[in-house]
Amino acid sequence: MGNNDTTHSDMKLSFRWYGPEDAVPLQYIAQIPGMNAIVTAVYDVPVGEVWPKESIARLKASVEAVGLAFEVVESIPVHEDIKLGLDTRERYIENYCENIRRVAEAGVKCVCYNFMPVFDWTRTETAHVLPDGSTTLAYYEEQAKAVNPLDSDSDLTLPGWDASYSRAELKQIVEQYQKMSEEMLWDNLKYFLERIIPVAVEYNVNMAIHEDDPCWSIFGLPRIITDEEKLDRFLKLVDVPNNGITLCTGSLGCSGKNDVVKMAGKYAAMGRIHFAHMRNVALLPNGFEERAHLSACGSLDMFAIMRALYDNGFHGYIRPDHGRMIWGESGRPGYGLYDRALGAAYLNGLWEAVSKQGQMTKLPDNFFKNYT
Ligand SMILES: [Mn+2]
Repeated sequence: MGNNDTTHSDMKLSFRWYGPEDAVPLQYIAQIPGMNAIVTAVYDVPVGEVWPKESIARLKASVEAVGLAFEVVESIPVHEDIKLGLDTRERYIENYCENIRRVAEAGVKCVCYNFMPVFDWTRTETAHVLPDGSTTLAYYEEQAKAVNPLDSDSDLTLPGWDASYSRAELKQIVEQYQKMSEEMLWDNLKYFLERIIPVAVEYNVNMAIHEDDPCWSIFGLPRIITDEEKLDRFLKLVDVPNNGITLCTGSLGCSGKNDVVKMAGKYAAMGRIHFAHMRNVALLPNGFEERAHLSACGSLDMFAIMRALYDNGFHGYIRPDHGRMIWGESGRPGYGLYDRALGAAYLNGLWEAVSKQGQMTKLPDNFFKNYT
């Protein structure tokens, strides 16, 4: 059962905010019970460039003005040249290190990032209507198959795609990746980590890689942060606590092969989960749909995941992940206020339950599965 050191279990509730352009006011987020920190980033600088200190200072000031902590950045994006291992990566890696130093100097403790080639998160629908009339993000295999980024006649795009690429540029970059093996991507990730993690250690920042979403290869492009075996391999690339993960339950949970409860317990016990994205998904024969956070609404046992974190000494930031659009709200798919606030309240309840449970009836040791 991990390190069993529940006296040091602690979660800081956080909430993603897309900066001054976000339709959700910071003050509203601060009104959610138990809210501790804002998860945000500098959005007006091209990927790979250094973030101006003034932009970081402005973000910090606006977050702290509503009484919340500016301690988590999501994301500092990784330039494609780093993932592709091009000679030009040196400059982008140095910029990345400088961004780590700059956010650390502003008080940031945790940086989330991902290493997905080109497409980042991918869904085929951003407003799929559920039976209760709410809308949600969904991924259906037959729709994904119909979108071929190499087919110049196809004008279809998917919502996670970077709109800054022209179709010709996208085609070229996809072709570069299609020549790349998974092993080459691993080499490029290792090269990157060996240069940024020492800076993170020096500046006391926890780096938290986000799993690939969905956690499988799409369009023939390599994806490597997808399951337990690969997370084990990732953590050993640079085996220090500052090289950790964002446990995204929805990203891992969209494959039925991933035992998310086990992974939560195992990596928490290792002290390597610095950030958790809590979200429920419903697994379907042809893909998945994001659902309300409540366990009963999807395929994941959210209580068991929170319990695994708590029982194994989790000490970090948790945020509700995507929410549905409910109560007539419109805005950025997945990132409205209402359903994420419901998610936050639910996560508070789960955490209170798991943290007080030990004070009540002592359950037999084998009542819950042990994960080590
Ligand atoms: Mn996530």
